[in-house]
Amino acid sequence: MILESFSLKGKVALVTGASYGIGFAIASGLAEAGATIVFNDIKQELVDKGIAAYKEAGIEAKGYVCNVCDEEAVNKMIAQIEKEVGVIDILVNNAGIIKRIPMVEMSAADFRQVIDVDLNAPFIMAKAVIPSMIKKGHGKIINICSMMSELGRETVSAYAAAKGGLKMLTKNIASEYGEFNIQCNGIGPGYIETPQTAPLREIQPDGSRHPFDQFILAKTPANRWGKTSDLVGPAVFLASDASDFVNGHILYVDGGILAYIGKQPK
Ligand code: NAP
Ligand code: GCO
Repeated sequence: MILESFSLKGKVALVTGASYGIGFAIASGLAEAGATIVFNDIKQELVDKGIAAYKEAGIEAKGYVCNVCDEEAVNKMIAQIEKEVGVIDILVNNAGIIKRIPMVEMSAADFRQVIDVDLNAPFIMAKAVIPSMIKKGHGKIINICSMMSELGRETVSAYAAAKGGLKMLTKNIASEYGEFNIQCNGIGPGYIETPQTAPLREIQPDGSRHPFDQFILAKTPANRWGKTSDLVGPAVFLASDASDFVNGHILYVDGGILAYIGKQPK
């Protein structure tokens, strides 16, 4: 039954940085498809906030405080999850940061911090879950990439470098572990309404839309910003048996931005 192949019943899904935003939406969708949800965030109060939000959505999620950049803490968390919940079947590397600074003004420390969270951490997380996935005979890893895995723009050099690297890490995990029935794919969201992009959508003092907001609308055939809910179906697909022969693919969920030169002047 084709619909059965989208079910996540009996699966344990870990979504990083999922107290709110894209991670929360994806985790909620995976739960709706039947998965048991585990998530982490960097601060206890965020984890508590997340647990309350999942509860309100009718989801009994388990939350852990863990900085995904800290390999020792990650390995400890994975061991704790395997003991308390079960082996992780689905890992969504969602936790991420961005620093919008012109490159020549950006400190090496700032550059390194973005690379650490957005690229090194997905490596650490994947390395921690793959051995048990191999033993179990299957696994799904979904890396949350970006349009900046393909394109650059002013002030996001570190972020684009990290997300470009994350695209290639995705392809490499697929190449190295596909033989163990592990599929590693990416989701490349376009411009989505979350706290991370709130500064780009601020209403101007004169009440007009932020110039960047208008720019994105002109670049998006769908003529709207994405919602976190737009990412849920693609995530359920890539987390389910329905995508068992999809590997090393970045699924762009961007309203068509990457296909479009931009609205022509009237
Ligand atoms: P967000 O609102 O900033 O949420 C990011 C989450 O990750 C927060 O809960 C954050 O916790 C957590 N986090 C950050 N650093 C962490 C660390 N070291 N360890 C554990 N958790 C950490 O971002 P978002 O917009 O939902 O984006 C989620 C993912 O989608 C990111 O990878 C982002 O790059 C990607 N993405 C976003 C868009 C978009 O338009 N929004 C588009 C493409 C891709 P704190 O609150 O404590 O920082
Ligand atoms: C930016 C935005 C983007 C989005 C996303 C686009 O400053 O350009 O934050 O980077 O977050 O990654 O796919």
